[in-house]
Amino acid sequence: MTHEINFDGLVGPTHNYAALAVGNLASAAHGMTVSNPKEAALQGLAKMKFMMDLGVKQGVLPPHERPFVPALRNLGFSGNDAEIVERAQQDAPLLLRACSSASAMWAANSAVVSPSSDTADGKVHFTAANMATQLHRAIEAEFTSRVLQRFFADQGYFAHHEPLYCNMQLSDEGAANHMRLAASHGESGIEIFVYGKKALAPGVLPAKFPARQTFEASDAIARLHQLSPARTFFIQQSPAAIDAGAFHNDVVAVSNENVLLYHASAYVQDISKYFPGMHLIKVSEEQVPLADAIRSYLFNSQLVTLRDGGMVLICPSECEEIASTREYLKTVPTSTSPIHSCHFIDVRQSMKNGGGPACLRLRVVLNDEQMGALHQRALLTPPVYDQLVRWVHAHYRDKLHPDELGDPKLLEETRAALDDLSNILQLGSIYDFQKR
Ligand code: SUG
Repeated sequence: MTHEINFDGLVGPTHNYAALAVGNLASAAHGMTVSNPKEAALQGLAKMKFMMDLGVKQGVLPPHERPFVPALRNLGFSGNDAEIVERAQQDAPLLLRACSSASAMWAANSAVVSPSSDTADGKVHFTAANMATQLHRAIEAEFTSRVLQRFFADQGYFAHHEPLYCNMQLSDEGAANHMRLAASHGESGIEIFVYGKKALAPGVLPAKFPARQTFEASDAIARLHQLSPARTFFIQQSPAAIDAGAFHNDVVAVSNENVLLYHASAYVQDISKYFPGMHLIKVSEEQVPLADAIRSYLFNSQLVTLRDGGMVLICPSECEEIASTREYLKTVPTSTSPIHSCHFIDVRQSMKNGGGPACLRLRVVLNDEQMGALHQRALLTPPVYDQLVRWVHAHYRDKLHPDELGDPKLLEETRAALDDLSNILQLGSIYDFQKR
């Protein structure tokens, strides 16, 4: 038996709105407003519980240590840790913000994962994303690798690759730009890499915002993961869609097993004939204007298969509030559609930073044996869920402004929280601050 597990990034205690993300309209719109880290973490957990209650396997990825003092030391700050955050707040608040983001919550960006049925050596392959385009995300790669290697430790089943060199020409944003089509999760599939530009060759480019995923990065990952070239596709995001705010592919497309739901403006190529035998659902500009798709994050819904084989679409609540997406979604579950129902979920704290339901999760397909080799505490169960909710209530603030990131008390609070979490998830001393 094969399972798809959705590993969600647990929202960290420094969740804040610092307008750090290029090409991400929601992040720019909410920059320097007050966030609610407690609510954000509880919304994320409620989504995980909703999935678990649907019978979908659910995993948890721990937040990263933020503010990340080792990065501030690397950037020239010295003294004890409290002095460092205070000085950074005073002298370089923009750097402190970049070193304090809870952005690892968007686990879709953390890695590309290829199931063993697609790889030549029959192992599950992982490449943690370098996220070279932006400092606040590039500092995630090392800890992401550490966690993935801890969770998927058995080298008999799992192969881990170093993040690609952290260079703009190899910029990689993980599974947000990677899709898979297969008759079912367990069968050999087609892996689709979606890139924004070729960095080493001429081509069409967005004019306003950066293309965050390069072809060169996608191509390298396909090689590292030992994918069959005949079953690997590279398609280009439309530069106009990137300029309109579709900074990742998963803002304009979502796939699950044999279904691909995508916006007509998503790609440079017309992909409608690329995948014979697969169920492609193209949403036209008339049905849902691209601007509404980006505002609502319709395509950042999670599309998952339930035990009865039917698929459900888990949409952000914003889709109910925008007329075109609300009307479109009424037409989705028809008698002939593979999608049997749509549910709405409130992840507004994350949405205000441009992260919808699908951004918050990394999909990993495992068979029973591989499941047995997984770090078992990485899986959400009702008791672990209850413990995590209590943990959030005990440690998280309900208000945070980016100007408060230099507060040494916040550093203490986040470390106390992560210490407790390491016990709940049985991680050992995984954080840098626990080793010093
Ligand atoms: O990289 N936002 C993230 C959102 C990532 C969404 N992920 C997917 N589409 N898979 C980003 O743009 C905002 C941080 C801030 O502005 O404080 C941010 O990093």
